[in-house]
Amino acid sequence: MSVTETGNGDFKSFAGEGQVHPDLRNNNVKRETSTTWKICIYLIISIVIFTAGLIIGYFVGNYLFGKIESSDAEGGRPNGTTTSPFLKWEGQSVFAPLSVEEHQIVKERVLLEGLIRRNNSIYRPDDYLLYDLIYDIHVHYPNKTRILEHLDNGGKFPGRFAMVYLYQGSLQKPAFTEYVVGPLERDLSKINVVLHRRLTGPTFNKRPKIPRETVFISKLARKEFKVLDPLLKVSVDGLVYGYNETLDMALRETYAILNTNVPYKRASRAYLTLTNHLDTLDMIPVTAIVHHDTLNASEWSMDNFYYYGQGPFSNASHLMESFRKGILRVVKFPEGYVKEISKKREYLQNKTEPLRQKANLRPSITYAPESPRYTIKGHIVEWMGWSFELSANSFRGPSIFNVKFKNKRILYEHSLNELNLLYSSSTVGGGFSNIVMSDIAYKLGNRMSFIRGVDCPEYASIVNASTWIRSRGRIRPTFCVFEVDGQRALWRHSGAYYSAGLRDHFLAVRAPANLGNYDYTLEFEFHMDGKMGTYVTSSGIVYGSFWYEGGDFGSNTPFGYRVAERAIGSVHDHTFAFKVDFDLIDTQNSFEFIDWKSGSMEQAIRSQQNSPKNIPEYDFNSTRYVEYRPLTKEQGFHVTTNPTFWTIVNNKHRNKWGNKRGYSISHTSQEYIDVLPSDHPALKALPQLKYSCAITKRKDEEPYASYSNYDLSSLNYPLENLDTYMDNENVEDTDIVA
Ligand SMILES: *[C@@H]1O[C@H](CO)[C@@H](O)[C@H](O)[C@H]1NC(C)=O
Ligand SMILES: *[C@@H]1O[C@H](CO)[C@@H](O)[C@H](O)[C@H]1NC(C)=O
Ligand SMILES: *[C@@H]1O[C@H](CO)[C@@H](O)[C@H](O)[C@H]1NC(C)=O
Ligand SMILES: *[C@@H]1O[C@H](CO)[C@@H](O)[C@H](O)[C@H]1NC(C)=O
Ligand SMILES: *[C@@H]1O[C@H](CO)[C@@H](O)[C@H](O)[C@H]1NC(C)=O
Ligand SMILES: *[C@@H]1O[C@H](CO)[C@@H](O)[C@H](O)[C@H]1NC(C)=O
Ligand SMILES: *[C@@H]1O[C@H](CO)[C@@H](O)[C@H](O)[C@H]1NC(C)=O
Ligand SMILES: *[C@@H]1O[C@H](CO)[C@@H](O)[C@H](O)[C@H]1NC(C)=O
Ligand SMILES: *[C@@H]1O[C@H](CO)[C@@H](O)[C@H](O)[C@H]1NC(C)=O
Ligand SMILES: [Cu+2]
Repeated sequence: MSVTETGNGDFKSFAGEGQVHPDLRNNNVKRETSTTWKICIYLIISIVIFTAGLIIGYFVGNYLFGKIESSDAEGGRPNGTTTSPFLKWEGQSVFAPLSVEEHQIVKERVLLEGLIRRNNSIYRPDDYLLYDLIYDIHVHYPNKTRILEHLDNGGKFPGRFAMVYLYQGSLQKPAFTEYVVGPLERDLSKINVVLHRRLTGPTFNKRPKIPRETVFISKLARKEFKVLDPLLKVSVDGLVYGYNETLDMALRETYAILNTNVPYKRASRAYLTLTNHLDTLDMIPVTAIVHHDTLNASEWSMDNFYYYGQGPFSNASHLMESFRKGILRVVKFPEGYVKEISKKREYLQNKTEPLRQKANLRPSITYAPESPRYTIKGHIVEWMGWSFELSANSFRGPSIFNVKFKNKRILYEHSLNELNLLYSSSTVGGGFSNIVMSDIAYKLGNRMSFIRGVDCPEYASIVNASTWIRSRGRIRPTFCVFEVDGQRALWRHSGAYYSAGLRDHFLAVRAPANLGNYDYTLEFEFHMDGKMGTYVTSSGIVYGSFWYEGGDFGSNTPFGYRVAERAIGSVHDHTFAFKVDFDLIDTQNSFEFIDWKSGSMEQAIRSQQNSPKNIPEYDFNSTRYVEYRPLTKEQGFHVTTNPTFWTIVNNKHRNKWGNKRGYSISHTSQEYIDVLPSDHPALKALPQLKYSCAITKRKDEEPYASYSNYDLSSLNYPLENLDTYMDNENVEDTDIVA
């Protein structure tokens, strides 16, 4: 199926079958090198897991004071002999992303089962949404019990499984369905196909947009906006709807999902932008709403037209009538405006500017003096006692599984689960109507892309994953793996009797992605002392909102600063939610708060369970102490201003000093407790936004925090999510997820 370049497409480039707008593709590299992200207002929530010496002493102690085996072979130059880290591996893995061949098997199985119609050309173009499509396929993980039985006790290989998403528009009762397909090792006809979810009837409107729908929305919007040409010509410096070759600028529609609280509504807000490639700063305050509930595009309609805040007009002709009668207040860009800004939207180094002093010299670099110290078998990475397996989900992006340190499991799963954006502004662009977005719905996992020499050092190893793009599995470089010189000492002592230390080298796994104007880089770090870090970076080009010259606000509006001729960088955030399935040593884990307190000696001593009967006199009756507070029931909570440590412990496994072994979860980024009121419209569909962390009992049937890929159009009527998972179950000595 071909996708035509009708218009500017969706907010954040196209959703759908992983298609790339032609303009986007041509300009990927130069756009990505820009660093306009300083004008974004961020809330980045990153989780960093680190060992708390307080609790465990095991990982830290054993490693540092035991044998320090890695001498720092530094100062060497590369001598030209490097061994590839990739080892041949014939083994099978339950976690690895699907291979290209496996994608093909799933497709054939789905066809064999007759779940989708092969021949779409029997439908006339105006009925075209009545066709069928494999929307997506990604790896599916079977029952955890069986996987652990296989990994730990030599149990039978549980098999390779896939989750397949079908758009079934040709059915009498159209549906969007999820099927679990597998085990894929079997003969085609013996592979099970099990229905997992069916969105049909009113819930069918929760489905993601398929590429055709996007094309039809554009077609309708173009037809309507074209009616406005005489008005646009006087307003937008002589431009009319479409591409202007002389200026290499286009005036096109773009649109964003219309979040509503109406059950199962399906509509988008369309608006005009000035663009030469992928500019997200030059919004034109001409907007309308597109209703696309049905599968017959000729029934769709557009209404609620606004021109510079004037409206609503029920249709484009109605707006034009008002213009012709001279009732409309017409706003005009100054002459030459478009030409002037077109030159400024190239976010590249200005070669005519003088270089800074010595900028012609090569900068410092890092390199691996010898062969890599890590190995990669399939998707399993091993380094300095660490081992884990890389995977990816086409919607939700990168993840790691089965993370072990010195042969003890720490995490079963660590996955990016959600990436939500809340924009606020009173004008069109990012934020008009306070839009709630999700980059999961744009299939983050299919957007992985590297810029060589920028994202990772040259010596990094690239690990591929294949994803479902335009009806087949395709290989995508997804992760880069490399060892880093952490520069500082991980531990040191230079005393009277001996001096020793260990430099902090760590293994980095980085996964950069590009979604339209935004770029995200996710990184997992594995340190020599058993500490793990997870970092995310957002960059790219801000999605602006229109700024009214001479309007009510100056450069500082309630919704953000002015950042361009006619744009503000509107208040918004990118909130990352991770699922962290801890299996510290085994699956029986508990969550414990450790509160840092101050009080009298008596309070300190009485705070513990087995406190002595008699408390002696203390000269100094003021002290600080810690209180251990086990979490008993499923709960979500916030970072607080009082120091509280969050620990995941295994009550049964103690270190040699009798302490529960465990990890502490620590947020290192500046983290705000969001100001969203508890009745904010986004919170029903995206309950993870309410918490800095939530602990639930792990269940196979609760794989993701929420389903923003389905729930954004009717926020009040979500599918199951964190809210429904938190049903007051006990979380002590059981399998828990953070
Ligand atoms: C390069 O270093 C490796 C590892 O130390 C060593 O085995 C090899 O002999 C060296 N090769 C050369 C050409 O010096
Ligand atoms: C698909 O249907 C059209 C119209 O009925 C027919 O002309 C065409 O041959 C069919 N294609 C295949 C591959 O069956
Ligand atoms: C997972 O498999 C185990 C053992 O085969 C079984 O007892 C359990 O009910 C299964 N759980 C689910 C959610 O299917
Ligand atoms: C392109 O823009 C210029 C300058 O605004 C205008 O004069 C010209 O008419 C436009 N060309 C077309 C084909 O619209
Ligand atoms: C689609 O809608 C148009 C306009 O209402 C109508 O003429 C046409 O018959 C519809 N097509 C189908 C297949 O219902
Ligand atoms: C546009 O809206 C006006 C006012 O509501 C209405 O009278 C007119 O029929 C509409 N025109 C079209 C083409 O729908
Ligand atoms: C590039 O720098 C020169 C010298 O400072 C300046 O005159 C020119 O306007 C700049 N070009 C752009 C596109 O900003
Ligand atoms: C990853 O994919 C690229 C491009 O298809 C290929 O050249 C490379 O060998 C692959 N890497 C591995 C480790 O298979
Ligand atoms: C210490 O302070 C507490 C609380 O103020 C008080 O109850 C207690 O008697 C004091 N103890 C001593 C030994 O002074
Ligand atoms: Cu941003």
